[in-house]
Amino acid sequence: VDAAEVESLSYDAKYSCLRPSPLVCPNQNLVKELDVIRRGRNVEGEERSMLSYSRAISVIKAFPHVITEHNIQGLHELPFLGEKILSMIEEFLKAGRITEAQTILGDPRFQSLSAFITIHGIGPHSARRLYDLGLRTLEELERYYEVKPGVSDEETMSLLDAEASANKEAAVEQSIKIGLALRHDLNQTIPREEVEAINRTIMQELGHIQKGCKSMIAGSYRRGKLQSNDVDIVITHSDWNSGSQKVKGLCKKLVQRLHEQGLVTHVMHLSGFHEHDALRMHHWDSLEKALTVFVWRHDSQPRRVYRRVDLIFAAPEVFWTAVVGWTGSTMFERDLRLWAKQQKGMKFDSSGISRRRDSKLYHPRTERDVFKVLGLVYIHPTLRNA
Ligand code: TTP
Ligand code: MN
Ligand code: MN
Repeated sequence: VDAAEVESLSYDAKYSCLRPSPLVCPNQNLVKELDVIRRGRNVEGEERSMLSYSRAISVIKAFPHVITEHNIQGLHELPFLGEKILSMIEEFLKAGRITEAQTILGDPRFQSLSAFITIHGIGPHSARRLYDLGLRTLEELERYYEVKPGVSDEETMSLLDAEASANKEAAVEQSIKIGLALRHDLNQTIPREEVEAINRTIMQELGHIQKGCKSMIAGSYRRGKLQSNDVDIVITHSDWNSGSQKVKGLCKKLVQRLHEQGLVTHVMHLSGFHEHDALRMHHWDSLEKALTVFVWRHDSQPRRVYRRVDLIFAAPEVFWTAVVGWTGSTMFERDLRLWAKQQKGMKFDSSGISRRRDSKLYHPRTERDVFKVLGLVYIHPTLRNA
């Protein structure tokens, strides 16, 4: 490991991977109000503006004091807080709300687009296209896609085939149909104890295929959220030397087994099997992963419930990189990549860390090592809510 000099943590740092950001901050209501505007920009596809709001919100999340009229002047020193945002903060201090946020919330178009993008497979672009067709509610979307609520048992794994036939459009449409049919379950959040139980169940099934694997629950669960939208599980083999070979091909096998056991009904996306993809260097092959629909009966639930579960497989050498890459938050990840590139001449993503000038690869043995390699002070997962 190169002894890169270590930058110290502080809430006014430009990169969010240098700012400890708690799940709930002292200015949470302000964050909520600004987030409405960010979401407004998001559904309208105004990406630059959305990113400005994301960055400003992220800076406020890390600010350790309650903002008042007495300390608001100090905010001018913080990065990414321009005049416009500062005047919105002032308005919020005076009125407890921001006019633009209230206007967006009351806008029927915003309400429709926001509802549409809760469906897996529908992004802002598709949402606007559907809106332009005259569709306004999820019920209308159901009729448009000819979806009946709930999913029949024989309708399974269809996406695996769609993906295999490389028909991306058909695959996306199928995933939208599934998302719509199961939306009453999939749009519910998952409590921590059920997330843990799902991980245990999946690892038990994996044990029947390959001994010696281990997993780490990543995503919002790892950042400390009490309720998650899905379950993100990063899996590897415990043996540092032979693990890489043992993990290879495991993703597909596990999904197949889970399906046979009646625990996975659908696969929204399966990737990481393109080993002869000429565009990728050997190392940068993306990780094997499956975005699935898991179904089961958990003690805390009165009936069978469908849950989104993401399974990510990583060789031992890149396990901790993958864990950091899948723990988030999205802004934290974005700035990790930016920091590595701009400040360290390195490339970071969930599938690996390398040095740009000679493509030297790094194989961190712990999560702290990932931060050390990148010249960063370790930040606990619960303080990565940037
Ligand atoms: P998500 O599961 O989409 O988000 P989350 O777990 O932070 O929150 P939620 O409760 O809504 O599920 O993604 C998990 C993390 O993984 C995310 O913070 C960033 C990262 N990520 C990737 O690296 N690549 C991807 O393709 C996706 C979807 C996420
Ligand atoms: Mn998640
Ligand atoms: Mn996920």
